[in-house]
Amino acid sequence: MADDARIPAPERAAFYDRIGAHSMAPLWESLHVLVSKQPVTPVKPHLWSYDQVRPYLMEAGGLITAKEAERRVLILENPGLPGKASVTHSLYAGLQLVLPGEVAPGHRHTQTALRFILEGCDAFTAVDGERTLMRPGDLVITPSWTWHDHGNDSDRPMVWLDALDIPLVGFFDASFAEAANADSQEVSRPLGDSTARYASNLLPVDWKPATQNSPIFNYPYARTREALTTLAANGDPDPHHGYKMRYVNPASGGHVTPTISAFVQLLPQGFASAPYRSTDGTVYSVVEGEGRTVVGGQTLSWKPRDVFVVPSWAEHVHHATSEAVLFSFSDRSAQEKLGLWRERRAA
Ligand code: GTQ
Repeated sequence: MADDARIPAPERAAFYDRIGAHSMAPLWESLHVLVSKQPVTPVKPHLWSYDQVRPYLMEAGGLITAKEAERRVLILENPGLPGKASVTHSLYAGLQLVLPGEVAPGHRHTQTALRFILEGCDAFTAVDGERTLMRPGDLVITPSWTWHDHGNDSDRPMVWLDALDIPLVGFFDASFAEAANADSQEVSRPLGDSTARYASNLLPVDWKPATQNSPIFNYPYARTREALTTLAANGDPDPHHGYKMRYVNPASGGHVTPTISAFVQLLPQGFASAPYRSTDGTVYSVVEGEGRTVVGGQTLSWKPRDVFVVPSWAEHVHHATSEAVLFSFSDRSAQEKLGLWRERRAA
């Protein structure tokens, strides 16, 4: 019986106390909690309204510089995981602010990061000697152990959603980090170099990938949107996803990083998705449009730049009031490698 509240008989309780003193415990008291019939998660559905969050982020901008903070970020912490700096059990999310003229100094770590740009234009992220300018809706990746720094040479604040596998790396006790010698790394390749090399449906003839990360480090929204627009004009939406695409590593056909996957979907105006669930707890960032997502008995109403979470195995439906574009990320990439990922589509 998986009954947490069951009080063991006195002779059993005494036995548990005696073995407890030797760092042992009876499996039969917790077997069905440890090995549940289906996913059980403390992660809660939750939405952060950008209108509510933005003033706090700007207030943080007056309290500490990006340089002093190293990364000036407000962590989006799942209310079901207080104190854990986690948006889902495996992933971390935060909103990062870089003000005009500021730098977020160079460092590297074994954690993988994705950035999804919410506000501002043309601040840069540099990865291993190359800069990319960031615009709203762009997806920028900074793979594990790559040197990266950010800087804002524009005249407007730049805000993006950070997604990192901090909890996952912590689970494996595999965190390493180093600070760079200089705030901003030396640029060794011009803007657009990696786009030409890796993001033009071509790859350098003798190039062999050294990692499981995509060699593309900026997936610009202009091209993403063009693809979605064309797809929506050319066929019917998937009943569960609308027009949903996966960001791809062109070297392998796999996900953009070994641990974090990224997706983008267009929902036509008035579209209501059929109920869907999957084992990858997912974080959404609204790019365009308005609507609501009903998950676990809660209704999350969203509009552009809002961020919301759908927990693992929580059945959910999306309703788009106007044509909408949702970006999302999850640990599906890691789960697929481990043979764990599952989905269920209801009619
Ligand atoms: O930009 O490198 O939100 O190292 C958390 C940790 C961002 C970053 C975060 C990080 C970064």
